[in-house]
Amino acid sequence: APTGELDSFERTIAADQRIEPRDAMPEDYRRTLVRQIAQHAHSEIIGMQPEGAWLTSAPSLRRKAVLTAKVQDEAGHGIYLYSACETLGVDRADLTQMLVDGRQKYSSIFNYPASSYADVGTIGWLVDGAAICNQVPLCRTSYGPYARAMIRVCKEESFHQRQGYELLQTMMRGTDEQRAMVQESVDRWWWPSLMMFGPPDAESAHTARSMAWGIKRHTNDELRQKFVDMTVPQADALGVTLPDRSLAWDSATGHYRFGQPDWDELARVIKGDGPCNAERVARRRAAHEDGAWVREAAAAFAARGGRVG
Ligand code: FAQ
Repeated sequence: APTGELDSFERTIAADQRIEPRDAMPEDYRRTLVRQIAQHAHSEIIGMQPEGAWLTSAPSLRRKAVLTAKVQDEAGHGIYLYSACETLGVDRADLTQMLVDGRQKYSSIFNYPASSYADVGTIGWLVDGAAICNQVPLCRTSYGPYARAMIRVCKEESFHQRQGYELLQTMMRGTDEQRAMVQESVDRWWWPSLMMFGPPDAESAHTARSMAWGIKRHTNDELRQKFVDMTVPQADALGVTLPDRSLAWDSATGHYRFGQPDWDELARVIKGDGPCNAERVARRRAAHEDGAWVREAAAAFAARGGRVG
């Protein structure tokens, strides 16, 4: 874009106003947004798999209805986000191709198995809880279409978090066996949930640039701290123990102190070497290929002006 137009970009960012699709923007700003929004969209779509696996064995009609609604919401979030991304001049079909070819990432968290029914509750409580901490500030991100998508997504994520917490509360009021299932599940999901916020600030490649552009509003470590502060009292109320012996209230800072996740594990999972990476991508690829006839039929229908026969 001509220099004058980029001055207007800098002014908009400095005034903390939104950049819209037709505005001039630096190529790196556009590329950073495509990377983050596409990764976010892919996470929603891949994120349907761990809980989706429990739909057919939910223990009651009510639990099944709640879980179905949640998993459908995730598909909707993926669609809002792909649409936001398309306003930056990319095509959803290409993004999906990059996902199934392993050329674009999705959140590390969805590469862990949902191996017990308690995981449905724990994912809602911890994974959606972490997602909310990360996404509420993104409602004020500098790119208009992404910010607007986040407002709606966050409302739905609050329901997701509550349904997970309520499921765990119910199990905690149940038998010793159910309580043990909840504790075992929380033990497995706690550290991966902390990893969702990304590497520590000192090792985060993109944070400084993305903060300067108003894409990110807080650093990875700030949001991780916020999540811990929010979650520890919830764990106490639930009656579960978080698997971190160094967790302690620090009255001097007004925050909880906590231990460091295994950052080598995060690096391995991001590189493709987590417990379920291959399975998740294979499943997504198969669903995409199985859906080819629907896309072809829709394109043929559109090509004849939407007329049947
Ligand atoms: N997993 O320099 P940074 C959900 C990558 S919630 C995988 O710190 P950045 C809801 C990063 O991309 C989950 N990769 O990067 C739900 C970069 O790689 P690149 C989705 C990660 O972007 C709940 C490199 O490491 N939410 O789906 C991860 O400034 C339940 C360096 O990292 C979002 O995507 C990770 N955990 O900060 C659905 C939120 N962390 O691209 C279903 C939006 C880092 O250079 C069920 N995204 N990487 O090759 C963000 O806020 C940011 O992108 C961060 C990373 C904070 C994730």
